[in-house]
Amino acid sequence: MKSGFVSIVGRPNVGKSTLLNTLIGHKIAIVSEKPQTTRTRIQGIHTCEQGQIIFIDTPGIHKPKHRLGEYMVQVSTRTMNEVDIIYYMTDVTRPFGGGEQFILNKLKDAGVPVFLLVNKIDLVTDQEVEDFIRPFIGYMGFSKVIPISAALDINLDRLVQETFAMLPDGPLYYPEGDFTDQPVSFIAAELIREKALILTRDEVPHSLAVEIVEFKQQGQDKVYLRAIIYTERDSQKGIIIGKNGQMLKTIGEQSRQEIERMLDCHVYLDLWVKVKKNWRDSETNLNQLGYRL
Ligand SMILES: Nc1nc2c(ncn2[C@@H]2O[C@H](COP(=O)(O)OP(=O)(O)OP(=O)(O)O)[C@@H](O)[C@H]2O)c(=O)[nH]1
Ligand SMILES: [Mg+2]
Repeated sequence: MKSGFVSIVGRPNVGKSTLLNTLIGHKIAIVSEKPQTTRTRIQGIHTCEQGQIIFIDTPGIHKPKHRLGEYMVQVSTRTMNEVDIIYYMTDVTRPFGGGEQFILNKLKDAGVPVFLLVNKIDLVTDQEVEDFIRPFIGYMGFSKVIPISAALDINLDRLVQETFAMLPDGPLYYPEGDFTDQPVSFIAAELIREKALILTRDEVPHSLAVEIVEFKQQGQDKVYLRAIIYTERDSQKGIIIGKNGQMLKTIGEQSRQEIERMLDCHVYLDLWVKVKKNWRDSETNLNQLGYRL
């Protein structure tokens, strides 16, 4: 048996959470076209006859503008020191630049194998992939360079094989049937946040947080969920509620359907919106919302 931990790191929006979901075969991390979607570490567990890999999705590394951003970058850099292999993920639509160098400087002395994953190859030609890779491998050496498409599941079998090849012998850290250790209430909150952030724009998506305040089983096949969407300002609260409450209704319907799929039962979703002034810069608020190391 081989086993170990693998961290997926990189700039925002390169497809880290998409990769986690495709590797695990379940949606455990939310995904959007907006950068800085993921805010915490999210573990997915892959078990097969060869052993077990625990993949850790992390927030995109960026220049923080507030405490939440600082927390996110800390989460990512910290996981680099806790794993057996690091996947450094890039995407072909974002050429090599200062942001990449900043991360690579941290990875240079990581002390564990670093794979360069080149994502979104479905969007370009083979020649473009080759040209894209050149400055990265010129900057530092990688244990493996693997072009992939996380969304279309291209080269991911190879990725898993190459990963097992470098992992040490070890036990199963989690029971065989488990695919994540994230509580369902956390995933439910994230799904609500995903719908809200996909449906809004400008600064609104980044100012949202979701808290599940009640999660109650009602009989065999029904769950009652009460959740609060927090915004930083009254104007943002207005946007989330929308004209005649239409926006909130849409967020509620879309997220309820996904939560029902996940829990495989009926869900009654009681959704509220509240303002927590500038919560992204308040240590107390961040702690209360679960953004703590
Ligand atoms: N064309 C294409 N798009 C992809 C692929 N993988 C991810 N995407 C898209 O890229 C965007 C970002 O994906 P995410 O998985 O949220 O990226 P992330 O790296 O987790 O982003 P953060 O959480 O913000 O750091 C989404 O719109 C995805 O649908 C891919 O292989 N091909
Ligand atoms: Mg993500």
